[in-house]
Amino acid sequence: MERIVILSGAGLSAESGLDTFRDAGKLWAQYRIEDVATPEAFARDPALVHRFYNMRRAQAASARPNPAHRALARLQADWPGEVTLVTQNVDGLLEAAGASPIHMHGALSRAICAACSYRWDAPAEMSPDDPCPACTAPATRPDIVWFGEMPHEMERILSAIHSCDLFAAIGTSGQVYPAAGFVEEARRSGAETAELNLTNSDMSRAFDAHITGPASNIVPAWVEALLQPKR
Ligand code: BV8
Repeated sequence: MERIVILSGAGLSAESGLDTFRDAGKLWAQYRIEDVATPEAFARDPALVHRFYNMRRAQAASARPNPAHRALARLQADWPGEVTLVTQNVDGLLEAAGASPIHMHGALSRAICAACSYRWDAPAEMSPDDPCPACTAPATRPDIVWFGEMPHEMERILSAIHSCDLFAAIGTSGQVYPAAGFVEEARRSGAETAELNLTNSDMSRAFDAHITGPASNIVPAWVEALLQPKR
């Protein structure tokens, strides 16, 4: 088994204290997607959207990687083949653990200019009046992929999925596309598939194997088993 692709979601960072989206009482119970996570929301009320991401950026800045993040960094470092870590998460906890993920939905740590597409490291607090460091237009926004926008690095992600031997999804509800469709792409390409989650998800029936429990327990054990020399 040479090439592994791992898709992670908010459940990977839940035990680091960052809210998931769809668990009871979490983010989408407190905010409407239409108010804070679409281009139309940003056009309508950029200050509200910046406040939402300023709050999430502050929470992410005070969070620490948990054993699941560290286990994925270990797998990426010690696995003899290729490990592609695709995350839907916008926190920097995988990097903080020493991993190199693909942030398909963007990153709280980055900002982009809606006028000239210049990208830079986001300040702790952003506001609609911030001038772009490159073109000075007051058109700065979080470098986040909102609903209706194309996720980042899709070609690179699909190419890795189409050639992988093992596809695993960790801590994601399988409700957001195109990420939720990746497991079918992996199955069609002949990969083994495994889901690691606290509970079942909307895509559970598509997986060959299921490992249930909190990520900080099941991910280190799963990585340990993968790294065991085959007898
Ligand atoms: C697009 C922003 C088109 C950043 C996010 C079919 C095909 C294509 C698109 C669509 C389609 N149908 C509908 C669409 C549109 C839409 C979509 O999917 N809507 C859904 C709601 C139906 N998709 C899009 O708009 C995407 N763009 O399609 O563009 C296009 C084409 C051409 C040209 C231009 C455009 C863009 C989607 C990205 C949106 N941005 N985030 C932010 O604010 O964070 S999505 C958001 O949901 C987050 O990124 C999040 O990561 C993601 C997925 O959620 P999860 O990570 O799974 O989190 P959730 O809370 O749902 O679940 C948590 C899980 O963890 C649970 O399973 C739980 O059991 C588990 N868990 C909890 N605790 C633990 C745990 N597991 C283990 N241990 C624990 N301790």
